[in-house]
Formats: sequence, structure tokens, C-alpha cells
Amino acid sequence: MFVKLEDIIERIKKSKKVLVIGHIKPDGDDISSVATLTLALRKYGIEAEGCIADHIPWFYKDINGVSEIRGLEELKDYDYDTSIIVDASEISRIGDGALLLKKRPDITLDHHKTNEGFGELDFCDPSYAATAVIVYEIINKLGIEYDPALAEINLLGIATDTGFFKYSNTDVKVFSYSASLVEKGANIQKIASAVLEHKTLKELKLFSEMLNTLSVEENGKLAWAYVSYEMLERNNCTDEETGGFVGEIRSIYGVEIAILFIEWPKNQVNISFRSKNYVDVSEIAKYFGGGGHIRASGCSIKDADLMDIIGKVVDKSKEALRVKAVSS
Ligand SMILES: [Mn+2]
Repeated sequence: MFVKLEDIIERIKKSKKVLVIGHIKPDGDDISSVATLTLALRKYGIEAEGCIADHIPWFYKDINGVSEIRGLEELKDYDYDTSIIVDASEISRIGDGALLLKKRPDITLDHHKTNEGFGELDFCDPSYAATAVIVYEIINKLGIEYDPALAEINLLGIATDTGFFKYSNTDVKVFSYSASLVEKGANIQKIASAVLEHKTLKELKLFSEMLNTLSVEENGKLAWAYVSYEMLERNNCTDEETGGFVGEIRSIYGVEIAILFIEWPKNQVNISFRSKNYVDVSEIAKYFGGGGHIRASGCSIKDADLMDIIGKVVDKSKEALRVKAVSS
């Protein structure tokens, strides 16, 4: 049931032991939201543990608080009275984290447009740039004091989900909350360096192979490329090494929709959509069983043939562009 943030805060005040769960294939906002909420609740006097039932990319490890996040095994005997799911638009996004749930989640906190609510109390507002922004407001409403470590892990989510303060979701709130986190001791340079400057040589080689597959269509408005399973294997990479690729495709002048197809593992196609100005790519992702935001979304198709999926998704995306061209 969708409720106001105040109702979420009242519910949190009643809890004694909390389990915070994030989504699989964790991004900066997910990692930040899990760790920040966990650490903040502990400061508030509530026992708390944070869980992500997936591998956390290595380059986040030096950000304060990330090492506090536990895996599934470590928490299977953890007894809690309140579960909080963060940054997940639906329950399947938490993967095996769901095995820790006794019933449906007590609280969910999210900002994905496609979220239809799956907890007892749901707060989801797509006007929030990051779930970490929601977490920031909860911390402030509970009167929890920031220390530099807590400020740093909170800023990670705001910085990453806004593309380091450059996406269209970068609003006044983002700047003002971030300013206050920097004031409390968060180091934006440390976060930026960890997240943006960790490329490896094999990753750059994979990127150059991906560029060879790049197609630009619809008068330059649609650009797509792929990374096949064979390409990943040949370069000794996993899908984790494709992190910034779709953003690079979107950066082409004139492109409105950028799509990256990644085959990983074999016969599973993971698709990332990005748009620049006017197409709602969450609708395209939703059509193929995924979800996300207006400017960034994704879906995953199992038992799929890469080229076959590319054909279908590119057709649907052209349709989305043309519909928009007619209506605008
Ligand atoms: Mn997010």
C-alpha cells in the first residue's frame, strides 16, 4: 500500500530489529541505500543489518560503510521484526534476498516509475533522483546525526544515480542535500574516483569491440550496440565490465535512444535503455518484462537468441521514436 514518508517513519520508530535488503546487480544507489539506512538505524538505537544477495563490484569497497553489507548466508539466522526493501521496483529484483523474508516486506522505498507496490507500506516517488535521497530525508526526519562516514555512503547513491550531477533528475534537492553531506564530511572526489576511474585494459578492449557493433538509425536518433557472450569470454570479462558503455552510446550527438544488448550468461540477453530528452524508455523496458526510469531502464530475457532479440527490441524502439515524433 502506497503511503506518505511520515507513515514510513512512524513504522520505523516502532521497529527494534531491522533487515534492509537491496536489489541484485547492485548499483551505487542500491549499495548506498542499504548501507546508509543500516548504519543510520544503528545510530538511532535500532539493531540493523543490510543485505545484498549478489556480488558487489570491487571498486565500491573503499567507500565507507560498503563492507557492512552482508550476503545471504551471513544473515540466514538473523531474526528481525521489520524488513525494508530499497531501490527495487518489484520483489524479483532482490533475487535470493527474498529467502530471508517471512512474509511480504514491511516497508519498501523506491523511486522507479514502474513500481506498483509490493510491501505492507510502500513509498515510491519517481520525482526523487535516487533512493538515497529518500534515505536522506528519513535520516533527517528521525533526527539522526551524520558523521563523515555516514555522509559519504549516503552521497554515493545521490552522485551515481544522477550521473554525478548531470542527468535531468539533478534538481535543487540533489544539490542542497549533497552540499549538506559534503559539509558533514563526505568526499565527492573519493566517490567519483572510485566509481569513474577504475577501468581496466581488458575493459577498454571490450569497449572497442562493442563499438564495432554500433548501429545508428532513424536519422541518428537511435543508436544500439551489443556485447555477445563470445566477446566477453574472449576478453576475459564479465558483464560487470560493461558498466559505462550504454552512457557512451547515448553521448553521441543527436541520439535520443541508446540501447546496449549484453549476452550474459550464455543465451540470456540483458538490455539497457537510455534516452536523452523525450522518449520514456521505461515503457519500452516494461514491454519486454523489465522496468526502470524515464531516461534509464532495463530488462532481461532468458533463453534468447541475441540477434533475434535485437531485431525485436530495435523495432519496438523505432516505434516509440515515431509515436513520439507524431505526438510532439
Ligand atoms: Mn536508484
